[in-house]
Amino acid sequence: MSDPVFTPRVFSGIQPSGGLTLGNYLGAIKRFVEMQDAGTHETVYCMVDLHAITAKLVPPAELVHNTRELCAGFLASGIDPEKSILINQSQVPEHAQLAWIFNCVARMGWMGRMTQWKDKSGKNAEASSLGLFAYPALMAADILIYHGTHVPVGEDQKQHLELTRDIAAKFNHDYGVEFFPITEPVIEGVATRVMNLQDGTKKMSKSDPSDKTRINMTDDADAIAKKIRKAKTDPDPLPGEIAGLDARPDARNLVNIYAALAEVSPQAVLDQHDGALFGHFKLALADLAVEKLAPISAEMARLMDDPAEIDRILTRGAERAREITVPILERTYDIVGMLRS
Ligand code: AQP
Repeated sequence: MSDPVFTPRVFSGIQPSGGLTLGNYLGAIKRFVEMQDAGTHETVYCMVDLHAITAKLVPPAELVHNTRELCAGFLASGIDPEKSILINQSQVPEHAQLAWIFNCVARMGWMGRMTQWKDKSGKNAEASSLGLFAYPALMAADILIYHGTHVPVGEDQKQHLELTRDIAAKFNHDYGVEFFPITEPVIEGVATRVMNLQDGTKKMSKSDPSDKTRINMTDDADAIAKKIRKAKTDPDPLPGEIAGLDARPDARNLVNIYAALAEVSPQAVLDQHDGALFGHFKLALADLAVEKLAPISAEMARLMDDPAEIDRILTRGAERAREITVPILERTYDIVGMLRS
């Protein structure tokens, strides 16, 4: 049997679990825009609000605000709702419907090995929600309900992508079909893991209790400059070679952030700043970050003044998405043996 041919289609999502960070921007959204503009794939981008309530239930108005703000972040960064399908997960019900099937395909042992589950449930797994445990099966459904062939993500999501491939392969094997593609992760660039500004060994995260650890996409120029000035570093000057950043995670992080914002290699940053002290380098980095991020945060603020327009874009996105997801769910139900009216 020849391999089925799948339309090259990119899917990726971000949780509306709080303000967008520079990590989300450099590790995800900036690359989403590049893939959209390359025109080699259809692109589907998603606010995954169903995922955003897995860690804890949040006040409803806050979730609505975060979802709209995330949508504003996508748009302000260059996602074009005409070129890409831009959606909010819960407005396309086939995601959750396919997730149920995948809950029955995935094995408890697979899910229990997920490091994000272990990290987020911590020592209190008994008190964690079932949704947090099942999170990767819903993520697999998010991707496969579009027959997504490529998923741009940060390094932290690699294991979930492997699980997505395992779920697709088991479904195909158990039902003797070649229905779901074996999705390829796309983990590229210098910013696949932007680190915490106060601890270069930890990921920059929107839910970290300390605001000093991250740059938010809504931070103003003063806040960005202050956070970079106060970022943890060491007393040594910048080296001339990448190897000189070994065992210097905080220094490496600032160099990588500079490189990603300037769209040059980390070595090019070192060539330019060889021997500089961090006092000077941080000033240059703050200027660059403000130059790149200020137009995005200004556009986000403008978009947030018109929430009805954001809602209209998401409603239209859901309609376009369902032209893809409804037939794929129907075919899945046929394969599994569920009666349809
Ligand atoms: N620090 C990061 N560096 C590079 N990429 C990152 N991503 C997140 N943080 C970094 C990428 O952003 C996408 C969306 O992530 P998410 O919001 O769905 O969940 P997350 O990875 O758990 O992000 P956060 O900020 O840490 O959220 P919370 O604090 O709510 O858990 C993914 O592609 C991710 O790789």
